[in-house]
Amino acid sequence: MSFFLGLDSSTQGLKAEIIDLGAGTVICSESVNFGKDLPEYHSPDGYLENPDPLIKHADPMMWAAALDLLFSRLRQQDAPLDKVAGISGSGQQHGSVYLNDKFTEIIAGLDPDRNLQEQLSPALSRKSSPIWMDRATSEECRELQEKFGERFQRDTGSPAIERFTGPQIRKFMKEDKPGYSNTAHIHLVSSFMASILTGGNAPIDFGDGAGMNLLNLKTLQWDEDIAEFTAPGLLKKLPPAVSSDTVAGELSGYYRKYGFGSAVPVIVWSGDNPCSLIGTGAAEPGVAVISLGTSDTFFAARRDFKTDPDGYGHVFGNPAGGFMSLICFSNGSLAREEVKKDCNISWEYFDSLPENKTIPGNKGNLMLPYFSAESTPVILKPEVKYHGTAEFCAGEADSEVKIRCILESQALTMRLHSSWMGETFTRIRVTGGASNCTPFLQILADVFQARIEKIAITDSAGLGAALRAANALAKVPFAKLFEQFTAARQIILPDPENAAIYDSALKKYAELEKIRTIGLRQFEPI
Ligand code: XUL
Repeated sequence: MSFFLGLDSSTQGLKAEIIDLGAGTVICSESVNFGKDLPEYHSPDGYLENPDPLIKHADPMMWAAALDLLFSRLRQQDAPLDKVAGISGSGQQHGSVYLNDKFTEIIAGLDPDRNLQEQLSPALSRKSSPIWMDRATSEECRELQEKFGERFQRDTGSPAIERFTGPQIRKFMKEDKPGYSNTAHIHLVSSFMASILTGGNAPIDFGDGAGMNLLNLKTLQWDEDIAEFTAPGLLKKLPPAVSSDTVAGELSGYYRKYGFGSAVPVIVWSGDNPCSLIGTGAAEPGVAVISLGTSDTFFAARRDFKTDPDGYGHVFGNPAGGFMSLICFSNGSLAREEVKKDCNISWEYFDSLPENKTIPGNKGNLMLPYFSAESTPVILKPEVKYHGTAEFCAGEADSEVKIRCILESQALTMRLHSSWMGETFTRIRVTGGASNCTPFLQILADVFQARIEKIAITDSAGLGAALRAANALAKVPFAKLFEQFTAARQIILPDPENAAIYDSALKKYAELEKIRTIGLRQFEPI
């Protein structure tokens, strides 16, 4: 009997998936929602309120408290934690945790009679953690870009990006010099969570490390010059960068109180997108993934690495080896939720968009859905632009028209900004909460003229983490794990008759976007 646990520390909560390798099934899932279950952290959406809309920080103690709560819930539901043979995890990417020189000693001696948050808080050298939604580092991005020019993107896989960890660290170093010099360790969400599980400073894997603007993808080592310019002495504060199948350590004795056995190995954690690449069974080139979560991401495995000439796309490490290309659209569910609110309808209604009330192409109605700051294209000042019929632009169209509009516009922006990958994907796997919206899946099929495959489990990041643990520890090849765990549950075929409609909608959408952005990635608010 081989059970493996995958944890998924995302923007809005922490989830667990336990897989049974013998049966090829997920036997147990559990979750904690930060807003609902840990209201004392004042983070209804997973981050702290800030008067500056560009600043998005979270309390890292909330992530630690969620771990205690999740494990006690698993114990309450009699999950077979005593039989778990290995653990790995997935973390929201780019977020960073700043710790002082007490951290190592504290995690090595965790006392099971006291909770994690109480023990870990004296180890913080910065009270809050900037997360991937933070956009307050335009100045630092400009400085890094000026210093390193084209080499920056060529070697790290991305130009300097506001939410990436390097620019965030530089901003902290500039604004709080004593805080920075008090910092002995800087972890990603992924390596922080792995550290508190193992009781030792855990390494950062290539998948998540590539989202820092610090990892040289040619050497797979931290880039010394970039790290030193980002913040003096940074290299000493970073954990080592390692491949995604590395054992980070054994589960700390602290967690025995939840029923775990002894000497349970913990595989290094990775980022949510690299984990989803595994959890959707898309680790080989040729199939793309659309993950419809708080942000929408479009990604695909590749053997070589190719950078986006427009500077929006990224290259991360693929946990199964090689690389993955990724584009992140920050206004994913955030934008869908705004439209849902505007229409005053339920998700059920949204997800079952009546077919006879609208038509593909939606009579030319389109929107640039920047309800909040956007990464692709870079929009720092939220603003929504409408285009189409007078009724629609006046906000008076029927709900169905508005819903189709956000979904078609989001599908079009994904097609537009994924073209640099240079591949025509005929198969796309979808995952995430909004993959339950069947009309959206049909729109994606028609816009991309691709077969859309919805996988059974919505938490592909947590599943991917469990599969990574099984691959690294039980030595089961990924191809076999994908057969067992990632079969498609629903397949949506494209309607060739809609191809031309969306080709011309794409042209229109590109024109509209150009009015807002000047093609290449900008560091200034436009
Ligand atoms: C990817 C990105 C987001 C986060 C949160 O670059 O910023 O997808 O990983 O999910």
